Amino acid sequence: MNVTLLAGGVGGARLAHGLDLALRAAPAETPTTAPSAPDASPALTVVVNVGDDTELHGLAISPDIDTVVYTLAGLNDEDRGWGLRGESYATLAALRELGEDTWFTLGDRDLATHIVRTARLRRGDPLSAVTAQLARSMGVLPHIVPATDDHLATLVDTPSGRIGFQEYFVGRQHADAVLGLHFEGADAARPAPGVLDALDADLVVLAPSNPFLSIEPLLAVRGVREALATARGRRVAVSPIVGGQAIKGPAAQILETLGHEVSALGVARIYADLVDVMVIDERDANLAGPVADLGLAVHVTDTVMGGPPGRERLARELLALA
Ligand code: GDP
Ligand code: FO1
Ligand code: CA
Repeated sequence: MNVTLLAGGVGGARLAHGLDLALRAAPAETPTTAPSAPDASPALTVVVNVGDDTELHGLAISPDIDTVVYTLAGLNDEDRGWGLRGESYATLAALRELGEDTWFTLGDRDLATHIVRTARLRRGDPLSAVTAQLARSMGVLPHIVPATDDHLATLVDTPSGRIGFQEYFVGRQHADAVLGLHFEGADAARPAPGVLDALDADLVVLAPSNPFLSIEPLLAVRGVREALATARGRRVAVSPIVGGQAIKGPAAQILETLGHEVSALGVARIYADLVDVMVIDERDANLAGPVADLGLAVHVTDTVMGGPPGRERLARELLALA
């Protein structure tokens, strides 16, 4: 079975990890005694948001791609959700002494990723090729594909004006009310190689990622929303809102300021034309009826993933929906 996950950072990475574990444990559709070849085409493709991408100290940073790759490689800092576990910060301290503004915390080993990415982009490789190489170097087997190789930057409209995504999220700790979002470059951005093919999977999952900051910019790439709307496979979305709250980050506040109900039902309304099944948390079981009234199948379960066992369990339930 081919599975594609549309993902942002933390919520996307956790479910990507679960799907990778579940597909690796039970990859075969037909009984076979031969183990699948190590270079067999991976069953999982993760299409990742690039709207968060930025440039700092002359380096190309792709936070959501790195969160997904580091998590699948088992290297992610699970407490923070981003960056590498057990990092050191000698380079950042040196940059500060040299007068650089170091508001964005870049670890020493993480910087190696950004240096390699920047060098390869500068010699002309597209982000998708660079990402595939980096993922392979870290032992990650699923295909990790940026939504686009072209420029796409999420800009946030706040009461004090339009600001860049990382200035909103990290610089100002996502404290500003989000009045609107603008995906700079989206109209011209083409899907990266492999993105539209990936939407032709048996199962397409919208991760429990931030609908506005992670999924919308991905759908804004030319042709992606249309391809998802007409995809042949089973399309399933997992709500990032549990019990009326986000598990992490500003999803709840943004739903509210943009005029949506702050609940799994509010999320289901956003995705109603794009998916067949909505997965909501058991704490929100009372919303199953209203979600079904949108014309969606509903699957109620524990959607809070935590560590690898919880991730794999949720992933197995999703595979069973295909
Ligand atoms: P970011 O790019 O790092 O902000 O990460 P995403 O956009 O991929 O995911 C952020 C969203 O994931 C938040 O709205 C969280 O509520 C949601 N989230 C994180 N972990 C879980 C989980 O275990 N279960 C569910 N249902 N949602 C989660
Ligand atoms: N998020 C923070 O809140 N503070 C940081 O200093 C920070 C540094 C950072 C470095 C590399 C990287 O790949 C991600 C990093 N993030 C940081 C997370 C990142 O800004 C994400 O875009 C947000 O978490 C939203 O997805
Ligand atoms: Ca993100």
